[in-house]
Amino acid sequence: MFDFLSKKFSNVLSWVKDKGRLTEQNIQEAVNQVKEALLEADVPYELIEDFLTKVKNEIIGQKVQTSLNPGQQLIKVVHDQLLEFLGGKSAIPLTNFQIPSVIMVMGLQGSGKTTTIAKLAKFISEQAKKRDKTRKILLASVDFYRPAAIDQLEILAKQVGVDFYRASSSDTVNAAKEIYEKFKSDHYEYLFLDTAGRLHIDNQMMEELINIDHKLAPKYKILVLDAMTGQESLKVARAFDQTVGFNTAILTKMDSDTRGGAAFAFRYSLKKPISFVGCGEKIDDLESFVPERMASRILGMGDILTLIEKAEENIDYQEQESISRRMMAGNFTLKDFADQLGMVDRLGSLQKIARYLPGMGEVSPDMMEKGQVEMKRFKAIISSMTEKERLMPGLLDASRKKRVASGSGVLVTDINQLLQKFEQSKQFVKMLKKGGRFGKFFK
Ligand SMILES: Nc1nc2c(ncn2[C@@H]2O[C@H](COP(=O)(O)OP(=O)(O)OP(=O)(O)O)[C@@H](O)[C@H]2O)c(=O)[nH]1
Ligand SMILES: [Mg+2]
Repeated sequence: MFDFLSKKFSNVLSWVKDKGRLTEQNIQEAVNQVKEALLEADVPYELIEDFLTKVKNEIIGQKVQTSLNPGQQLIKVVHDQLLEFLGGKSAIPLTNFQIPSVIMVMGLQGSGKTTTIAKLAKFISEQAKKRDKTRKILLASVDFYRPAAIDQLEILAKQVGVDFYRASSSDTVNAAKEIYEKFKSDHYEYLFLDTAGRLHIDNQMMEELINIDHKLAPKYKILVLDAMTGQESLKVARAFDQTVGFNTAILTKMDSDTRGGAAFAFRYSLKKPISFVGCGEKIDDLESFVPERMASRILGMGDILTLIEKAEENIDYQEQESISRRMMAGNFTLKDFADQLGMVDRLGSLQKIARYLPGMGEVSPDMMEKGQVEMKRFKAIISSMTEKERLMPGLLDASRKKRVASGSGVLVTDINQLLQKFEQSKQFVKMLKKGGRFGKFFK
């Protein structure tokens, strides 16, 4: 997400880090580079000018802070400004929908409405499950334009494990009313109403949505915007804002590395909240939108919080605890090491993880791939060892190494490399143990 923007910003910032003093000239140079990055990310020109004027005024007006070097100061100003426009520190993402509510989901064709509804239903169900609750959720669609649109929602509902209802009428407003009756009579807590999208904003589309809006008075109207469409998405958002209106936006396809400008442009000009971002095609690929994280991410500082959240969701807490207990007792074995590699697997590919880590932006995909291959090899080697060898790698003499090598189809040097990495990892973990929450993840 925001790969493109963040790469550009890291260039600017690493460049400015080297300079001893902020002068008018190097401020201007840095500002020009930020401008170029925003332009290439498809942020509308007038917004860029406005943003940069604010950044420049802020820098010039700032007192010299002795605690920061000039490069850091510039980073801080750009970061703070970015944060402000993304929603500020206080922006609370919409993660709690009131009960009961009708939630109407709107957007252009292919923006990701149907997929996002499934993601939201899953998100709400899981949030509830964490508190030992279940939510009664109904999904329904009034998209009669694309033949398979309603079937798609039905399939997704099944996948998520929530209810689906098909209206008998194929007139949009009548169908909406029928669906609403079902929602009421069966005492659902949430109704997600999928609507038809068009290739472009057109009056009929807006009329239809306005009609449904009047009849059902949905508590929430969510606009789904495709982040890949850059400047176009701002036009779409403005058009919806001026006609049907909406409460919040969800930006989809943030996993693509093309355009980072959409979120920025949307927040900057419409000042409405972005509640979630879609970051993949699967129904789990939904993240809360947190301005602070996003600003850091754009600046290439990584997003440790998001990574930790993912780790906490995907890794069995007890498994993690038991490894860390053994670590503490000095009993970290190769088996634990293999388990740890397994956890990394469950978190997603290394590439995906790297996006969240500071400074990793500059690691080439090539190196990442090598890392991935190495991880696989390590796992194969460890699985060819006996239980005893895994617990006491010291047992691995030349002949045992040979056996393991032929068992896992690698060379003896690969095994030595693994043992070396294992030792390093032990050291690394010792070091990180002191490092609070982030350290915990590596324990
Ligand atoms: N990579 C990626 N793909 C997504 C994301 N959200 C949706 N998609 C994909 O985008 C395509 C369109 O998604 P839909 O949910 O069908 O979009 P829609 O707005 O309902 O489309 P219409 O019903 O035709 O108007 C599908 O192939 C989805 O898998 C996302 O966050 N990331
Ligand atoms: Mg759809």
